[in-house]
Amino acid sequence: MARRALITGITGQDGAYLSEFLLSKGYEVHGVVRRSSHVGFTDYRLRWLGIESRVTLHDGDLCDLSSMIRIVELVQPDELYNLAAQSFVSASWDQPILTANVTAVGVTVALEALRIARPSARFYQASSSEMFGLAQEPLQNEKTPFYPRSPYAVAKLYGHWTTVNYRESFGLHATSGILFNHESPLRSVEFVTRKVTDAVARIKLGLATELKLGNLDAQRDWGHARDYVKAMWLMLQQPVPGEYVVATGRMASVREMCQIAFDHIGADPDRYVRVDQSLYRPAEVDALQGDASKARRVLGWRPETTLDEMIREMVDADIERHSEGAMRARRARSISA
Ligand code: NDP
Ligand code: GDR
Repeated sequence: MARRALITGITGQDGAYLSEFLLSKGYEVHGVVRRSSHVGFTDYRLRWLGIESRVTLHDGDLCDLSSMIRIVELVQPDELYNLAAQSFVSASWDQPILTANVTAVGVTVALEALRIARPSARFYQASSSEMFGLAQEPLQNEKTPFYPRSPYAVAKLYGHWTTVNYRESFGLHATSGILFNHESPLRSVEFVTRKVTDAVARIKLGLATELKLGNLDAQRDWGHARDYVKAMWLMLQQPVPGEYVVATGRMASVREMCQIAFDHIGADPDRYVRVDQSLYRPAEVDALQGDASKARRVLGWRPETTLDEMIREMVDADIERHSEGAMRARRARSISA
């Protein structure tokens, strides 16, 4: 019989790639979706990957324990991947309570649903390198002390320790993946890599003339989401649950990442990039660089995509999207003329 996976956050970037990966492994894939008035739009990433008809979606919300218990009871998953979150760091200063409810307490909701309705299932928590924040060591691994710098990071730390606590208190197979930034053509456009590749594509097509950014000196360890979802799955195949850092080990600044994107269209970023002080954060995370040697040693996991390859893939995907959009707009204008 096919193994069953339940994914919260299935409509997000990682949820879509993880679904695709688990389907390729023969899993029956189920996901939790929150109700929206935009019917038929929320699953656009699943449709982009062409897998929307191969997954089963259930209405529920990570803030609503009864819906989560009902879904876990119905699906009886072998593995539950808790990816749902308010995941945009900037927004967490504007909506700190919502962020705490979903990103922090939501983890307790998912774990409670599992403990009550399917305690034998394995649990994955989407922890984050943001928990290292004001990094206490130049290379961060599973033993590096945490120093969160945003309401989002504080909420993730709660989720991380709750996962450890449920493992120790109730013997659940609960694992936490401390993933560094990972991106893709399915990244929301508010995150800096996609904001850059989307603008670069529009500049190339003559649809934009500038790109406003915040702190160009911030440094991150960026990998590809398609590579990172494999690490999530590998973690749940281990007999013993634990914590794993997942990262490429290469750190680059926002400025360097921009350069890669502009180089791909043969343009000079200095002509287009403008620094907008209003995009700076109240407390910044200056530099993160991960040491994923445990994941390499225990899981046999390695990143397969370089930063340059990923940024070029994202620029190409955005050029294709905007070319289609521009064609549609031109067609609509010629029909109405
Ligand atoms: P996204 O923001 O793309 O996806 C978040 C998902 O959570 C969406 O499907 C969203 O639904 C869902 N969601 C939000 N609130 C609720 C709620 N109340 N109930 C149910 N579902 C909800 O994030 P990513 O895919 O990039 O990241 C996945 C997880 O990994 C997140 O927890 C994130 O914090 C964490 N993470 C991400 C990293 C990254 O670099 N991408 C790095 C480290 C950790 P909807 O589609 O309706 O908005
Ligand atoms: P991050 O990603 O906060 O690391 O969280 P984001 O891409 O938003 O920011 C990365 C860095 O770029 C700087 N920056 C800008 N960021 C945005 N969004 N927009 C800008 O215009 C801009 N200019 C400069 C930021 O200041 C920051 O230093 C992501 C999310 O996916 C989290 O959910 C996840 O936990 C972490 O990665 C690991």
